[in-house]
Amino acid sequence: MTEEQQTPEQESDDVLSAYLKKSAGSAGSHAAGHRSGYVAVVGKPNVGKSTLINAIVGRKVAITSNKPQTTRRRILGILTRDDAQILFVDTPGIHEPKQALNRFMMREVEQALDDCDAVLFVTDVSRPPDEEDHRVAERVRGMKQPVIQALNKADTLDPRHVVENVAAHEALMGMTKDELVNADEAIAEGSPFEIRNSVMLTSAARGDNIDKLLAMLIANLPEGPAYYEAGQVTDQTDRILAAEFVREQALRYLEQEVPHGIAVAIDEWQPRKNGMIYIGATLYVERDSQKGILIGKGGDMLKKIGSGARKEIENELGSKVFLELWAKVREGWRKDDALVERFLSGQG
Ligand SMILES: Nc1nc2c(ncn2[C@@H]2O[C@H](COP(=O)(O)OP(=O)(O)OP(=O)(O)O)[C@@H](O)[C@H]2O)c(=O)[nH]1
Ligand SMILES: [Mg+2]
Repeated sequence: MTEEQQTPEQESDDVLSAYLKKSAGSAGSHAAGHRSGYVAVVGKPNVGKSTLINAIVGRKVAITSNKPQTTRRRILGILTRDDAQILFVDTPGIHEPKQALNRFMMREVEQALDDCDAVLFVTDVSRPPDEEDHRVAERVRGMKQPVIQALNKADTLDPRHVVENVAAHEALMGMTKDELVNADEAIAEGSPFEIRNSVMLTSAARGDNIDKLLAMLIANLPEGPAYYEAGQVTDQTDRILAAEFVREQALRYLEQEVPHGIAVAIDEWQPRKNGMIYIGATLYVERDSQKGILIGKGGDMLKKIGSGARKEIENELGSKVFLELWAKVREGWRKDDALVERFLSGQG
């Protein structure tokens, strides 16, 4: 055996000692006052949770659409700053689960709430709160973790409804005006923990008040190290992101039930010699009639979805992509627990 060669045991010893060194260097050792932790982002569907996380992280880590129930799984959006690392957990909008898919989605929300250090409860302040907002409020009200409320879509709030809508949304958490802390004053006075009970008007679309919202959230996180490298913005693989970008375009172009019954799986991912990446993906629908709609006249619809998704994927990967899409039927997959598990983990 030459000097370079090692037994498998020696190799695994090296791996172990490298790991121990690395974890000794990161866990526990952080600059005084550095904070980190998980923030579960919850709310009813379509209020702008994913848009808000994308705006904060500065990258598209979660797909968005004007249709409810866009997000299906927990997705991490990671913000790294000198003073803190916030791990935003995007979650599906809370709704009554009727099928296996919806039950899966609501379990994702519960897991995010179980494991978080703080909650960001998002509502759409441009409309009065409804039954669904009240249900979410009831779920988070009793939690021991701090709950910060974002009254989002403030850019579309009609000036004539500002007073009544803001008051109605503030009342969701059951606090009186006196119990609610004025976030602006608390930030100005440098009393960050006071802002545990607070609301903030935000616009994810315009980026309004994001800095204040972050100050409120960071103040409510425990001291701790950064868990992810500075450049990492999400926990999703490129394959999962690519599948999500395809689904986003399906949500954009298709109407009614059709886009909600679509699952996307990446079947092939091959870097080619010319630097281009070949990606083959299948869109599963629930019925034959939906397959026809998805493909469109002369394949027009599938082409439109493919062309939109290709641009997003190229943007993300920074290389040219050849994207080929297929349509297949998996009868009633949303009602089937095993298929839901498989499709939502990105497998076909
Ligand atoms: N005008 C305006 N539109 C917004 C704002 N935030 C989000 N939107 C829009 O609202 C729609 C829903 O946004 P999403 O981020 O997908 O909402 P979500 O809460 O993640 O929805 P689910 O994943 O279905 O629960 C999209 O069309 C967004 O462009 C905002 O601050 N202002
Ligand atoms: Mg979402």
